[in-house]
Amino acid sequence: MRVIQLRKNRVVKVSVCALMFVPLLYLLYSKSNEKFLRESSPLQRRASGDRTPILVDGYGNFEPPDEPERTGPGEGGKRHELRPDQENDAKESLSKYGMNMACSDEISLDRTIPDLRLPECKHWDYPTDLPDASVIIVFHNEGFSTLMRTVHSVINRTPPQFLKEVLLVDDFSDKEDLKSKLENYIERFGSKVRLIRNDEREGLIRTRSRGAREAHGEVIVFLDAHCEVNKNWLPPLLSPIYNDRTTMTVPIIDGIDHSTFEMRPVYEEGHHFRGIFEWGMLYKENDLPSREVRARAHHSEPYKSPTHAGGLFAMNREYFLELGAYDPGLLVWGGENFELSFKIWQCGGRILWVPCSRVGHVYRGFMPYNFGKLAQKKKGPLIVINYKRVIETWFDDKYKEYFYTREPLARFLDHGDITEQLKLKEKLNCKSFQWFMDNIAYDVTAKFPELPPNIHWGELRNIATQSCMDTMGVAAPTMMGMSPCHGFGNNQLIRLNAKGQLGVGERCIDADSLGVKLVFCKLGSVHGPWQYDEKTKVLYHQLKRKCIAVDPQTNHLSLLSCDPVNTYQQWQFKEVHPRW
Ligand SMILES: [Mn+2]
Repeated sequence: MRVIQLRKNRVVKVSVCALMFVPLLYLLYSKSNEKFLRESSPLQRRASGDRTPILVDGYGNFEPPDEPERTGPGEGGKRHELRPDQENDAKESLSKYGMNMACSDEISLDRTIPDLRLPECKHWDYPTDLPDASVIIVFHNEGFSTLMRTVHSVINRTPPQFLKEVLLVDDFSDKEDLKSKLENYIERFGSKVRLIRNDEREGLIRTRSRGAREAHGEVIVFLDAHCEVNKNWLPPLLSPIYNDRTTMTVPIIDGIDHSTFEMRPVYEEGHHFRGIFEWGMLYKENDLPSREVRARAHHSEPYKSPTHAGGLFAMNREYFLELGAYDPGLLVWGGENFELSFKIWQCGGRILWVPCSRVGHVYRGFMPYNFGKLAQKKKGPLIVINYKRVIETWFDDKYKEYFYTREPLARFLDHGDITEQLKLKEKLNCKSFQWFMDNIAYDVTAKFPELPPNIHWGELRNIATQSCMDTMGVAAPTMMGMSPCHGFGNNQLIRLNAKGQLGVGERCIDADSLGVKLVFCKLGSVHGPWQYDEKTKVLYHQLKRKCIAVDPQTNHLSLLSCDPVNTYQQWQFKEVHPRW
């Protein structure tokens, strides 16, 4: 609320100023318009070798003509409804692929989608000698039509001189239509589409690194296997890399619905966001800070971002390999986006998000495949092991502690040997994490402040019932419940920090007259209302002046007047050490 209030005040001030300057602005504007017109005349458009894009009065040099309008299922990015008698096919494919392939199969691979870019994006002129790119698409048991729609959209919407190839990398799929049918299908594209296959399952991370090694383009662009690229998507990604080869560029993602294939923006129109993280290493996004807004002359220009979501980005191929590609010790999936982001920033590169490059992506309902053999050798949750590898390599000690405060069990996980990673960090003369926090990710702590230590963590057992407080696997906001203690942590792993906040994962516990609730933590705060009395073992809510109690009949959790001898109000924290 305070933030909004501040902004309102600022808006008022800014508008008053603006009003005073309107006549002056008008003068300046008409002058600069004249200049634009002169600059964009074809004769003196740009000096050769100039690597900076320029905003022109007419359409930009790679702006394609409007696509002819088409009618049919899903055209224009509209939702496609199946007939009632197809419901079974839809359900079956949804459980097999995590998306409605029965629906996708009926939509043209060349369908049109809405141009969701800022209007200004049509007016950028890019250097004509941009580097060429390999678009790398890794897949494992992907649906045929979503995979091929990704390829079609790239072929249809990329200036051919910049598309060296589309490199399909099969991570050991066993679905029948990804075998000879796929090989036969891509023959129509000649050498523009190349297919290589892993001899065994390697996981997304290693398969991507392989794709990078085998690619022929100067730039590599990674796309998920269920994307549709939008109008003029590639030149804006290539241009900043052409300017500075240590740049990663990231397109803005639009959502494609996994059951209807409707395409719609994820982000509010005209708003810019950038990738950050919280201390448990969950990926988050934040409004573009004003410092970054001010650093650019135009709203549609690329801007700096501390990190990226992971799926879609472009990089100079050799630079990616110089950075050691992805840490080969990372398994399957998870944390690789942070590894690459920290590595780039701390070792002298930069990450730019590019508003004029937009790519649609199908967000799956769930992950339809398991990690198979890949997970067998590892003890404990793979993703947290990956996070631990990344933070042990790139965080300073102070920041490592925040991660272990937020994920206490991570201390006991074996993250393997990181000698090579530390050597690389040394060799490339990489900066500290503190430098990264101060200069690049300076907006993280406003949302996710530095964490005070846990006073207690573990399962929270009620003395009377001997059962444990549990989120019951339901996402916040919800009521907390009680269930038999299982000692594995997860939904029963509760932390009490030195500032009175009770946390479960990234969520917090609060209470009101209805009961004890799992809620979204207040952004920017690590404080909470709770106090644990070591002697009487009650959990006291300092604002409501009441204690957490279990109802002996219903197991319902509520706040009651404190009664320290009542065992239904007595709690014990016990650290858990699961044997994975
Ligand atoms: Mn995806």
